[in-house]
Amino acid sequence: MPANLPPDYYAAERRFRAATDIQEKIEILRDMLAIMPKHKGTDHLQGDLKRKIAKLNSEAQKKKGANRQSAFDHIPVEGAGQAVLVGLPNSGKSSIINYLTHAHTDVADFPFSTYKPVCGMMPFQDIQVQLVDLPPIAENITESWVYNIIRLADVIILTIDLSDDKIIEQILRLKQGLSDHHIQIVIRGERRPQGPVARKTTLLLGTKSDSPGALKNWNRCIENLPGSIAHTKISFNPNDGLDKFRQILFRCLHIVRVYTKTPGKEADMERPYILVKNANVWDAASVIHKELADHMIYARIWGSEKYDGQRVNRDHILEDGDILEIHTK
Ligand SMILES: Nc1nc2c(ncn2[C@@H]2O[C@H](COP(=O)(O)OP(=O)(O)OP(=O)(O)O)[C@@H](O)[C@H]2O)c(=O)[nH]1
Ligand SMILES: [Mg+2]
Repeated sequence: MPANLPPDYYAAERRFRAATDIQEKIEILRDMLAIMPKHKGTDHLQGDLKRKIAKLNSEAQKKKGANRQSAFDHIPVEGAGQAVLVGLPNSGKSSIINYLTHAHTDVADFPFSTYKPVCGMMPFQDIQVQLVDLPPIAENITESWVYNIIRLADVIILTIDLSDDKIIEQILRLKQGLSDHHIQIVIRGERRPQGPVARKTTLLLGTKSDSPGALKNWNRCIENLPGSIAHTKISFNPNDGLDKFRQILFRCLHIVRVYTKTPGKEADMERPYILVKNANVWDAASVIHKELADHMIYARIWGSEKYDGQRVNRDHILEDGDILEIHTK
């Protein structure tokens, strides 16, 4: 079948031949792919373009752009916590940003489509969790700034592509790639490595659970884990497991939401304060206002496992959803 390409395509092809900058070349190839009509006659050409984009992306990532490296080194946390998407090429990381946040990042059916971090806020009940899309983990290609961002995140979401039979290999490659950069995914029951290492709470996420064979692959993955780790699977085609994913991610963040109440008034249930798990009443008062903590005599609490308005002192540990009323001198 003839390809029947439009004139725009040939114009883009001429621009491609004249281009010298890798990033510019990638942009033009993406344009060519978008312009090209999608039918049997262009299958081969589409594949060619995708391979070229993947090759140029991996070349671009290999080139150590000093400026780019430092510009991406740190992503300030927004919302209740930061979770980074870490996985092999094409494992479905960017799709998570596109479906679960309002941000947009490129999704493609070829590897190395992401080359810079993209943040999005994922709503969960009355809070927002920051998700960070990253380039994939690939030996000798992934730049050091990617690992710097991973090291500073609250949680790693390790994406495992369930459409690929080689589940255990995926996990081992990711574990190795991270440990080469002194990052350990925390699996309860697994030995702590020697030397300086950033131990990271990790959520193992099986992606593309709609794919043929995904369930079998997933079960094999879970059975072969060396210890216990938070895990769940999702699909965007159709949507499945999204609520459970959001809930498990919230648990992995190890935070509690605390609401405040002024004596004699209704509680403010709109904006919770976010505290680390096991924070006490004094910690909460300090977050609300330093002076409040200094002048606190006692507090009353409404929430789980307490009777309403129970009087507690400053070292009382707070639970998620507690309402706190602080009494001062
Ligand atoms: N069937 C199916 N395909 C999916 C799902 N999620 C993602 N994909 C497809 O998997 C391919 C890769 O998705 P991306 O989100 O770009 O993967 P990535 O991990 O960001 O890829 P890189 O940035 O190149 O590392 C795309 O063709 C997606 O449409 C899913 O739930 N089901
Ligand atoms: Mg991506």
